Amino acid sequence: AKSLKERLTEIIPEKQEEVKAFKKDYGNTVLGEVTINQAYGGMRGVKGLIWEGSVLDAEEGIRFRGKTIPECQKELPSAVPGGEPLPEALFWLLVTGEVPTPEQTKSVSQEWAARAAIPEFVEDLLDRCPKTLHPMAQFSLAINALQHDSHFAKAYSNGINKADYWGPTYEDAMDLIAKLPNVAARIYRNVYKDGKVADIQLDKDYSYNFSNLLGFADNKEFVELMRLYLVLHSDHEGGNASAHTTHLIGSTLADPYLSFAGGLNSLAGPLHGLANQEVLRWTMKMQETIGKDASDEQITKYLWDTLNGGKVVPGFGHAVLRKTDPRYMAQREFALQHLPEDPLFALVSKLYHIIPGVLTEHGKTANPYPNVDAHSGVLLQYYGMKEQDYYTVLFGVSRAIGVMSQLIWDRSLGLPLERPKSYSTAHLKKMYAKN
Ligand code: NMX
Ligand code: MLT
Repeated sequence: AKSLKERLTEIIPEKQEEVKAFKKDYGNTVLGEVTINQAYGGMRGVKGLIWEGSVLDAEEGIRFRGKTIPECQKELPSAVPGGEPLPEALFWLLVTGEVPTPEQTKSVSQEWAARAAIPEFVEDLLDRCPKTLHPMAQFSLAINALQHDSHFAKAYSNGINKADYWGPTYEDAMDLIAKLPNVAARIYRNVYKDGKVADIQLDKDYSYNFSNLLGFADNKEFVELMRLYLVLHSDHEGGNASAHTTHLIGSTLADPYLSFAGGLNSLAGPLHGLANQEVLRWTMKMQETIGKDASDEQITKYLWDTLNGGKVVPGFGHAVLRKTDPRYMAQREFALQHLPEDPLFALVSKLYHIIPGVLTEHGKTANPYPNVDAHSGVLLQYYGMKEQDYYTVLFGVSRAIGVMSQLIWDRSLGLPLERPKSYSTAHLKKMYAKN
């Protein structure tokens, strides 16, 4: 059977031809217009990026290479019969557009395990971080440091031909993803536990190893949750802040490590990935303030206090989605199956029924429904991972799978430096204002 790299070597020239022909026929077709409101409004709805792995529909949610989440759960190989899909399989799908066989999936598991070790100086760097340094800052720091061994950076300084860029990008992408469990678990063990990190087991899958390094692999359900979690958070088309940042930095031909470190810094913002920590914080604070058995009316009042205080309700709303996020639903299904009686899950379900009504009445939010971050914390809490400041690190490990897939294609397709046009208000007024 062919390895992922061998298969890619076959696919890339075909895809290059496809894109060339498509551009020849449709290159001057107009994709959309941009209004002044959109320029001031975070470019919402502006169509200006190419992203091969996934496309997000406002109503339906994400599709990975055309497949919905339930389809991925059905079609991608799993570790447990009928269980959650393996992130290794999703990576293969995102990179090639093809569902891998169990054998191909296993080959990725083995490669990632074999590439997992991190240099001693990166371990030292993490060990010397104060426990008070936010886990996301530590994560980004370590990824920048791993740049030391970048194949792409080395090849570039040795004068690589641009036609060959994808090869060392692929090697860096594989190394980077492979090393994340050692980086992320070290942060967790240092900040919250005894600082000891288990060894990678070469015959085990990525999620088992990551769970084991964190100290949670004894619980088979937690390992299954990790497989689902790493699949769900991987990719959300190209315009989300972490994906877009990684892509933008990559377009300068900074190597995959430097590019992904930037993506992590985007993910660490409370309007993006940090929302999963904020959801837990907000929910706990609410319980402290109005009690664990608060009535719907008390919860509604607490929500209005949040909104009137000029704060967002974390875990709700979305820049593109206009319905409940299917990633939320997949996590809800997991909870219904594994922790139906959990009191925190009951509260999350209750909030799911109250918050959209309040946000609608408030009248600002374009989408009052929950996003992926509204549900991840309750699952982690249930299995004993209580430290919410760590949650965005898990999101980051997963996001690498999506953004590294695309970076391989960015370099395969020879996408250029990204550089859109900007204007000042004064200039725009001169261009358009009526006298
Ligand atoms: N709570 C309160 N107000 C909100 C919320 C919310 N959950 N969502 C949007 N709004 C407000 C928003 O702040 C804006 O107010 P203003 O006009 O005063 O600036 C107004 O509603 C219109 O915003 P939208 O067009 O609905 O949302 P936008 O596309 O600008 O932003 C989010 C999308 C996701 C940033 C926004 O919904 C939000 O802040 N949600 C809470 C944070 C969150 O859950 N983020 C995680 C997103 C998923 N992820 O992992 O990245
Ligand atoms: C994501 O997964 O990146 C978030 O849902 C944010 C987004 O898509 O804009």
